[in-house]
Amino acid sequence: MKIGIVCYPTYGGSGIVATELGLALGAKEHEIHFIAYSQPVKLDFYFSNVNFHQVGVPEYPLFQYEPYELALTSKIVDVVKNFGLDLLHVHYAIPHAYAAYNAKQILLEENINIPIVTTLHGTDITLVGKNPFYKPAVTFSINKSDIVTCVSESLKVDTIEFFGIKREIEVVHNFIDHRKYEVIEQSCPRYTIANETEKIISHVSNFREVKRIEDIIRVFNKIQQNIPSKLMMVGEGPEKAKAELLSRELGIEDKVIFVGKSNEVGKILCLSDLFLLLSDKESFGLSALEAMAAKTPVISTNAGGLSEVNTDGISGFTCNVGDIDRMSQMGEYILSDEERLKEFKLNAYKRSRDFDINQIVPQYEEVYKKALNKLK
Ligand code: GMT
Repeated sequence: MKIGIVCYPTYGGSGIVATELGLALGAKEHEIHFIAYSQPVKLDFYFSNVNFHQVGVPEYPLFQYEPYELALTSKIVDVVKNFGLDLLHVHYAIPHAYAAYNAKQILLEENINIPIVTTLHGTDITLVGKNPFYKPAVTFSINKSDIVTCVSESLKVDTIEFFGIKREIEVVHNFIDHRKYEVIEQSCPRYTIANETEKIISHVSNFREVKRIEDIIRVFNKIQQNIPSKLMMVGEGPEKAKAELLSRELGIEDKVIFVGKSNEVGKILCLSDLFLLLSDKESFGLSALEAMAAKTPVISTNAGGLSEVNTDGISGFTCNVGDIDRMSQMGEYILSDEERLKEFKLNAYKRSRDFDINQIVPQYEEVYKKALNKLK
């Protein structure tokens, strides 16, 4: 199949899922065409069957805002026509689903009918999408896509509720390529971060408000009072400065390491004994799944789809948003006994196997077949 994938090219979860999916499909002999405003971060090497088309937005002094959707629409039309694409898979409703719908209308004028699969990832629904500035366009794009998928049952419920959607929505969870973690595991030099008596706790995100970064610092602060440990904070974002300040105020700045953005998240996760994801909202929580694949138990909130990934009491614990006491108690419970820690690590890994790439990619292929059949 010749598939066009429209996505955000950045470190955000939707871009990572879209890129990993495209690469996996390319390896299965599909022809993949990524369309984005810059090269997706994970597309950092030559991969056969995989192409990238950059959307350029020319500047013009009259415009206060450059019309990115128009440029994207035109680029989609161009790629579909010139490469004979069979299907478009757009990740993130805003503005990708809307641009894809317009491209489809332009192509119909030339008797090309291309199916659109839209995957909703979370913030396009729970944060940005329901803003009245965008809501009518997002609702329209969801209704006009040939197939819509969501990354969790919870996001499906939110989408139906927020937008009053009546159409069918399929759930295809995020996934993980375990082979990559098996390779990384062989080279995890723990002593570079902590001494033998210290535990390593980690968090990975884009440090936005929704991630409740200060809760991470507060939970770590409580845990480290009883369990010698270090906290690895991976990522960059608007809340980072507050977190740095809070660690100084709590006098734990020498135990909290801000790593910055990393392309080697797996290496940090496989050194970790515990992962924290304490978000206010989280449609799935790809970073929690990445941690679990690296045999790291997770303390998460029970917000959104996190309970679909992290099984309470098995792969870690799920707690109410902001319940710092329970989060730290549960963290200490896992870390305070070596045998228990081993069991949680193994359980986290076993749970992550349910989301292995080989289970999930065929689900997307089925969705594609359905979308193509719909137009016959
Ligand atoms: O929250 C992020 O880190 C980025 C965000 C995005 O919009 O790319 O991630 C969303 O999509 C991921 C992939 O499907 C999900 O695993 C994340 O849970 C989701 N983030 C939120 O819902 C806040």
